[in-house]
Amino acid sequence: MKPTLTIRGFDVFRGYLDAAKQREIVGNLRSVIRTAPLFSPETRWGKKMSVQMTSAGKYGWFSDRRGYRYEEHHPNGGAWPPIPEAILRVWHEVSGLERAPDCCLLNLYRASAKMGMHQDRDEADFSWPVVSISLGDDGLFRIANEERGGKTESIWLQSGDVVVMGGKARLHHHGIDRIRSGTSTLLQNGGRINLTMRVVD
Ligand code: MD6
Ligand code: FE
Repeated sequence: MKPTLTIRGFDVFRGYLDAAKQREIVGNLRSVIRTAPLFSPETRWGKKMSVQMTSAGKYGWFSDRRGYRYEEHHPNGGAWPPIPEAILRVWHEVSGLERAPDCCLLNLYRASAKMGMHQDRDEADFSWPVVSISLGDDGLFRIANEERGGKTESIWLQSGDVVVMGGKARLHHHGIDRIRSGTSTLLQNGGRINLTMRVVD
């Protein structure tokens, strides 16, 4: 399968999920959130992140003043729920990999939430890609370089879009500058969900 476009090595599959698939996945996510409620992690610098998060899979991503890491348990002490089949299918289809991801991180952006420029580098082996699914309102995704600073390029990610960050792009900085409220009716309370699947070990 060919991506719709590639920017800075990020493969973008526009409208990969149709409306019915998106609704199915949102339904699955409701059960994930019931088992593993959303929380707002603190950054390393003690500032509350504007996104709410939770995870599914063997590991969940977590952050507090002790730093960024993967944990085998939700902050409430329970195991993370399994990654729903419909989400795993997207990973296998777009990555072509047999191996399943260890973590599906769910980020929820309400109207004014954003995500600062970062690298995804808490995983053991960067030869595995990260696959992302966008659901709900449009989000302005900014892509930079592996080094800090320099020129950036931005793209509006829409509900149903899938992005693969692998190969030379695996350590590029990226972030979400803002979301465009009210551009989708998929989520009952509005906002945007981004799912990222990773191999952790
Ligand atoms: C977001 N995405 O779209 C944030 N990371 O809300 C990410 O941080 C991301 O889209 C790794 C690979 C793809 C991504
Ligand atoms: Fe990321």
